[in-house]
Amino acid sequence: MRILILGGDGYLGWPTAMYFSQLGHDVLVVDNLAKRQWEAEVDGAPLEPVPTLRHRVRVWNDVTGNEIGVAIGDIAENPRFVYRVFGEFQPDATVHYAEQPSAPYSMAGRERAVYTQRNNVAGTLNVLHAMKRHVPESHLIKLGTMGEYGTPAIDIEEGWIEVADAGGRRDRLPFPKMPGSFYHLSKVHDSHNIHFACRIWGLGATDLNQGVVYGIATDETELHSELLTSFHYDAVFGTALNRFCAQAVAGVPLTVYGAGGQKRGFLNIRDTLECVRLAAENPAEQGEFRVFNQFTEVFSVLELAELVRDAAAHLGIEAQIDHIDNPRVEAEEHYYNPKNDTLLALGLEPRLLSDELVETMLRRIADSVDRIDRATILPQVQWRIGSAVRR
Ligand code: NAD
Ligand code: USQ
Repeated sequence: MRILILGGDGYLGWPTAMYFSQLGHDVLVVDNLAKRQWEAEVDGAPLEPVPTLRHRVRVWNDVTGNEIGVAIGDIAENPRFVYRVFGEFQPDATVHYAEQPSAPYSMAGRERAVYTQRNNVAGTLNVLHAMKRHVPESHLIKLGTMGEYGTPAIDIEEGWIEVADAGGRRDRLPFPKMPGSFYHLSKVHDSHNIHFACRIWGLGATDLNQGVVYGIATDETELHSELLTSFHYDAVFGTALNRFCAQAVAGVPLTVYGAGGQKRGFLNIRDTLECVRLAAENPAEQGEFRVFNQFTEVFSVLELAELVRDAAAHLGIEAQIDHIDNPRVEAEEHYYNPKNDTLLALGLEPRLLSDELVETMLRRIADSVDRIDRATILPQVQWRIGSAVRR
């Protein structure tokens, strides 16, 4: 297949590009390198320095003899670029990761909220229009997020729900959304726009409502020291488990926000690649808008911190857990039962967050312990009125 990876310089996009290339597909990566600018803005460098995208592609092509292509451009602000990429490359499948992915970044004031929604929503609209013009029969695989649903006190279905009115009439409708940040909201807006394009133009799309990803390596990043992906542990771009592992190694108390009863779906970065492959190999029909919930296990934040603490003890590290004031507005104790049947039915074999994995991550992070900048660990962005802090 010809696979277009939008956001191919990112934490997930780069490993995905190598993975599809290794499988023998023809891969083109697109990125505007904006993440590197955001990192500089919030002073949140990845744990290990990440070579430029073009450099990593050169190393990959040299090491494997494969041929990943690169196009640098902004999919939100430069529609001509987007049309050109789709027109020239003619993808069979487009994996769309190219969005501002951080909830705290999107909550750090008006400018960043507007930027996040404009970047994410306009980028996706441009992609939909370019698909309509050039490759209406190709498949869009869009990264959404489990946080679109929030934490309702009912089971979370995969994008759709059967409802009945008081008179007994029934319909299958989009599952209600109650997201917790302007970032998560941007994904809801995307989902509506993609669904609309499928209904009106007959495009085929899969919205992968992904949980929180953890992990530092994939089979392909391990092939060469310069093929690494960007691993964040800072309070803006680092996600929960990745942060807890770095905190344990750095000897900083683990930052559980509030009571820690917040439950989320989690998955290994290697399973992200498997899920995207399964979606690509089993495409949506024309006119179909599918939603898959993409996670493998559910943990509360406190359970995660305890797992990291226990794994660290095996390495002789005594990690402390701190319950710090929650900078977010979110339920800290709640019902949570999301479904994830579709990817399992397609053949996903989940990697579980065993002690072994946490220990592998901890060992790997320990190799770079001197690089951990403790000043970036505590959250600075507050969700509540009157306390927004910008760095
Ligand atoms: P990332 O920031 O590392 O990668 C996103 C990439 O997209 C960056 O390289 C950035 O430069 C690029 N990009 C952003 N806007 C662009 C634009 N307008 N034009 C071209 N390129 C642009 O983020 P990530 O963690 O790899 O996440 C990838 C996607 O997966 C995002 O859409 C995110 O919302 C989603 N997601 C991530 C997670 C997670 O835990 N990491 C979980 C669920 C969903
Ligand atoms: N949390 C802590 N301590 C920390 C960091 C986070 O307790 O140090 C808590 C948060 O309050 C939240 C949970 O852990 O309850 C998850 O937070 P997170 O920062 O790991 O994840 P989130 O902000 O939801 O965003 C991340 C990615 C985003 C993706 C999302 C998937 O950055 O791109 O969409 O995970 S999901 O959460 O399923 O919506």
